[in-house]
Amino acid sequence: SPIVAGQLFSKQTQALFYNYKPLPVQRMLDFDFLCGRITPSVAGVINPGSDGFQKLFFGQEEIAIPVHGSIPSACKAHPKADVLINFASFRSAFASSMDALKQPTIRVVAIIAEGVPEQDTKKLIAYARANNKVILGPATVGGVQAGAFKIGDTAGTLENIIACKLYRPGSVGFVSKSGGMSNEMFNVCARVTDGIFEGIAIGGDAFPGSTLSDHCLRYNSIPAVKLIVVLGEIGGQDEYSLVEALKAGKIQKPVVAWVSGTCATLFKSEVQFGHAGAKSGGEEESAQAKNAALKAAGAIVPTSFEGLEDAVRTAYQALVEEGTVTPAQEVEPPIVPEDLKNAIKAGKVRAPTHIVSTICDDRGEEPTYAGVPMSTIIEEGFSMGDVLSLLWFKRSLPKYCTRFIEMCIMLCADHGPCVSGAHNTIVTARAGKDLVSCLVAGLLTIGPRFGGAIDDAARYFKDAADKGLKPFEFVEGMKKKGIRVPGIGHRIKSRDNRDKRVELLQQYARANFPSTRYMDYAVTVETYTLTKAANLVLNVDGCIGSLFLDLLVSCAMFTQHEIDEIVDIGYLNGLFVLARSIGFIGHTFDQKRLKQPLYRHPWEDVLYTNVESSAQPR
Ligand code: Q5B
Repeated sequence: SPIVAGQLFSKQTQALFYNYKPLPVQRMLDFDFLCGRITPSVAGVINPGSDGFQKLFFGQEEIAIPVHGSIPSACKAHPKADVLINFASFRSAFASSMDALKQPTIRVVAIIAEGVPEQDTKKLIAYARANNKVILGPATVGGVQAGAFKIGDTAGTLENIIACKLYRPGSVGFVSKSGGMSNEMFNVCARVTDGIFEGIAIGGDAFPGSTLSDHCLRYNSIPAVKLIVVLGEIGGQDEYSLVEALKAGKIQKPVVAWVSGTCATLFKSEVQFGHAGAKSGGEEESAQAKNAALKAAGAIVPTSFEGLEDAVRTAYQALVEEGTVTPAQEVEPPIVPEDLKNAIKAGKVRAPTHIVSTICDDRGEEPTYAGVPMSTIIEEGFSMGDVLSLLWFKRSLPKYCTRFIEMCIMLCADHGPCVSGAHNTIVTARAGKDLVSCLVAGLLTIGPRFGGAIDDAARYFKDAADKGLKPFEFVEGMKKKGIRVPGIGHRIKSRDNRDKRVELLQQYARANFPSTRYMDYAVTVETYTLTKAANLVLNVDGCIGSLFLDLLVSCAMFTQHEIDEIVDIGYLNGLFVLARSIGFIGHTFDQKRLKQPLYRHPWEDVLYTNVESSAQPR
């Protein structure tokens, strides 16, 4: 046999997992925890082309499993991992399996893929035999050594693993072609014996990497295995090597065997069952012929599959009675914590949410903005202002309001390269930074002096107008407090150089708003401040702030509480932030297009004062 006689795995066995699949890896780690393993059975994951780590659970603890970009690098990093579980597709299973077999540290390769070309499998088998390595599969779920090590999805869910007592070793060595039938037989063995010591599915292909008899011979040499159970199937000659081994006296332990597919004779033509190798060929390959040969060679063979459970029971009890088997001690397996997601789905636990969101729902067929589906937004020709009012104010505002919002955005989109924000964006772009850095460098200048005075303007104008303060009372009151009136004053705009943006917004509001009470109040304040200095005009921030108050109040779609909340929270600076982002992005592209070099401010433009050294370069 190419398989070194003895156990394939132990409680210390570690594997490398090729082609990351979170579920089977987590199932392996859950099995480890159930068995009381100290180290996780998955040493590393191989995800071709990428590296890093994957977070998984080992019991209740989260662990980081290393991810490697290639099989050689993974083997180098984990020299003690001697099993490779290959979850590659049938297209790449050959190359990756051969790569794995060629690694000196790898001893066992489990190939999960179905449909690997037979030519390729034969090459893998030849290489493995010549180099004393073991292949499980292709087309296999893998195998399990109870209480020690499990490959991928073998034995299915945790519930099934517990029901089959696979968390601790029993006395039965089991081998089958089919992974699905292995689960069934793990159950049978748990019911009528002390359970499985090891169970292997060799896979359903015509040319399995290791054979039924390879594993039976191995079980014969493992002291803990007292009874061998074999489930073959119609097609192929594999069972005959077991017949030969039995006849030659190479297997002394009792073997209970059944070859499924006896029903094939009921069909008139050749039948292909689920597996690639499970088809009735010549008479010799029939289930009947193979069952008869196994029986003649000394195996215990029932008369039907239904009789298999009884045959296993009888054989096991005989071993117990003669003292060959001391039934395994029962142990209580630890409880593997359930995944929160699954527990919630099953209605077993409830968990508080961590985020509340009320404006956009992307869970259905299409996202909705404040309940309005995207298709409606497009089909009914919603404007940018309509979308903004849905997402910011959670309602559809009248057309004159959304038009006003759009005017604010258009008029504030840019104001040249010299304003604080654009300057910062330009300097950042010239330092070679990316778009987002350039944008936020500009945005971070928006505040009480530049562009971010809209909310404060609304707050102060509202408070003063609602209290009925005369403009001079308001302005002088602010002066006493040392506060500049937000929304008043500009660096370049003045009584004689009016801000066109302010004029346009005022004209629009006067023509379309039911009331412009707050803006009118702001204009009376401006009339007063202009008596102090020509540049103390109502600026664009003050104009938008006061007009937005008028919009909120006069459209009759907001309660007083909602208006106060909008002003308190500070929605209105958002208009300037949104608008000016357009300009800052434009300035970034402009600088990059112009290939402008690193900006350095000229010394001549800096007053160096209180500088200790007198030897300053000029
Ligand atoms: N004084 C905007 O000041 C500016 C006063 C005032 C009472 C005031 C200033 C100010 C409030 C904040 C505000 C938005 C810093 C402006 C914008 C967007 C932009 C920008 C662009 C764009 C300008 C001279 C004298 C002093 C001051 C007094 C000044 N402002 N008194 N209330 N509001 N405004 N910001 O020109 O007696 O000599 O000591 O803070 O609304 O950002 O285009 O550039 O689209 O990008 O530097 O339009 O007004 O005036 O500091 O030399 O003061 O006037 O107390 O009096 P200035 P200063 P005194 S729109």
